[in-house]
Amino acid sequence: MESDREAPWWKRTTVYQIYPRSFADSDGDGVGDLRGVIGKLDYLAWLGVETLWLSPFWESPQADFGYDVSDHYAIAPEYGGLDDFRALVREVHARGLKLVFDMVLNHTSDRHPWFLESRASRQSARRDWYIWRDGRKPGGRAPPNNWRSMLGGSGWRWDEASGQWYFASFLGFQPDLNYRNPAVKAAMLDVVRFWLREGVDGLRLDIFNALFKDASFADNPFSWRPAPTEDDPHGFFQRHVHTIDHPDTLAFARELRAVVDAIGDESATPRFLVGEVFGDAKTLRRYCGEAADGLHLVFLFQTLRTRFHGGAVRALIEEIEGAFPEPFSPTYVFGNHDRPRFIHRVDASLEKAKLLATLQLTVRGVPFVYYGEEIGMENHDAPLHEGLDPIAARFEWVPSWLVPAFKARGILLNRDECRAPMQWDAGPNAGFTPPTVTPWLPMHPRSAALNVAAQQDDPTSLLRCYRCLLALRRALPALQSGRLEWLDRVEHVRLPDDVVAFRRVLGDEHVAVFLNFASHTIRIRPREGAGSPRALTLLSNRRGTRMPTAETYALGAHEGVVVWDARPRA
Ligand code: TEU
Repeated sequence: MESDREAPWWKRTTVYQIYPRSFADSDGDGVGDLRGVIGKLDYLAWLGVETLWLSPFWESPQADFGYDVSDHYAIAPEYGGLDDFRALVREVHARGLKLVFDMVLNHTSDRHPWFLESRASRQSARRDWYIWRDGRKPGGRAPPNNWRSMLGGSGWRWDEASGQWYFASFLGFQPDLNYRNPAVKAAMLDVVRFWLREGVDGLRLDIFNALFKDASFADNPFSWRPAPTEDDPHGFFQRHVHTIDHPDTLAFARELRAVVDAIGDESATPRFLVGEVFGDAKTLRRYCGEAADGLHLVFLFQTLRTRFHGGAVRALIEEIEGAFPEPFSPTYVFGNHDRPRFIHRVDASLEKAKLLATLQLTVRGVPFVYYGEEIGMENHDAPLHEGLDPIAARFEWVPSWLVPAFKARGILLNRDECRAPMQWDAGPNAGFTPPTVTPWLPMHPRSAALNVAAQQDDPTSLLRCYRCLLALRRALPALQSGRLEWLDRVEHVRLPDDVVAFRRVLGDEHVAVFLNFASHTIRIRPREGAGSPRALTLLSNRRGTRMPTAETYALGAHEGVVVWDARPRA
């Protein structure tokens, strides 16, 4: 099917993730806030990203830095108030940008008034808002069944006062809501409607795959898998068939879609949902609905682990293209607030990072850029016992020599490492917070070298490369919604495995992309990919823009080029 020029905005957009605590501190308390984000909107507009996703900033004890909500209608004071939020929406929209929220549907904080009431007694009117069960004999002191949390260990927590267990898919202070209770579903859909009506353009759905648990409470079956991965969430020696990817969760994706679409119709602004779900591409696609009537997008985390190798990258794109053909749209994610920063997968090489940025911003799908990726921000290594992240405390028993092995598998045991404050300039505290203030997490020691101010002035920087690519993508509809064709199939262009070569086609517009993953030069014939011998413009991640005159082009080590041809074909 021909991709259409009028594809909805959320399919054509580029997303930039902001971890509000770490982005910009406007009031000098060492913690980033909403006014801080507003102060950086001109930078984001300059960079050229189109949609901003903010991690949670609601009222919360901050035990998991906002992924433990205690009031869905109030903003945590350290981030600002409702007026600041409204100003943010206004200012984002005034710049033609969009705003996406994190929505934690699966659980609340254990200090949420709903849970406090639920926990108070077995007779509480809200008892059934969470998942409570009697334990097994003797004395009910053994958990009701073998269900594990996503982090290993039993997901059941014992409540001494009421003598029952409650279930928590993630950490113990994040009790799971009971979606089988219609009142819970209605209350959470009200939250969704409230914020969308406040002008939020989309929602990122936290651990959406865990929403419904099986009503039978049967044990999960045994498996030999020791640990989960992004593309296979089963592990800890069981298949989580009763706790994740439940058919009722898939049905709920469609129900939620209808709610969100209805709000879009009310205001004539379509909104979108992107789900945090885990599994192989085919499993994830099911969340989008067979008739594309489920979640608009899902994160594809396999991109987090793909090797820097032409063949591996091509295989990844082929898998994704196979699982997400039109009208579905894939996503390309290199990092987020839970994962090691992606620059380490390319040996901290800014040149290799430019090649991956070229891939991410030209391939078919919605790119998600995590704050700081555009300047090559690095992990800030820290021992587990220093972690503020609750995961760090949970894994404190892991010996330090084993930690790098987890990282190499894409697992951060101390997520503080990828949440260091944004590096704006070379000054003390890197412009994140005033020099005399102690930031909530220490600044990265390399902030004097790796920062926005320095890279804004340097036309060869990673930042300027992102900006150039984002501008090109905004200018060329084919890059936003064109179909993807492999050049060796359509033009019989023969290239070594090290070069990933495809083109994006929309109507008469052809945009060819050549990505050299090798560390040596490879000659290409760019015009073949473009479709016409005329009207070529070429953008290189290493050399900026130029018009090639020769028939062949020497594609340098780790160079990516984008070749544009808008002429009608003969
Ligand atoms: O994360 C869910 C999740 O399973 C992982 O990304 C997890 O953080 C990682 O495997 C641990 O190394 C989501 C949020 O993105 C995360 O920040 C929250 O802590 C979590 O849900 C609970 O809300």
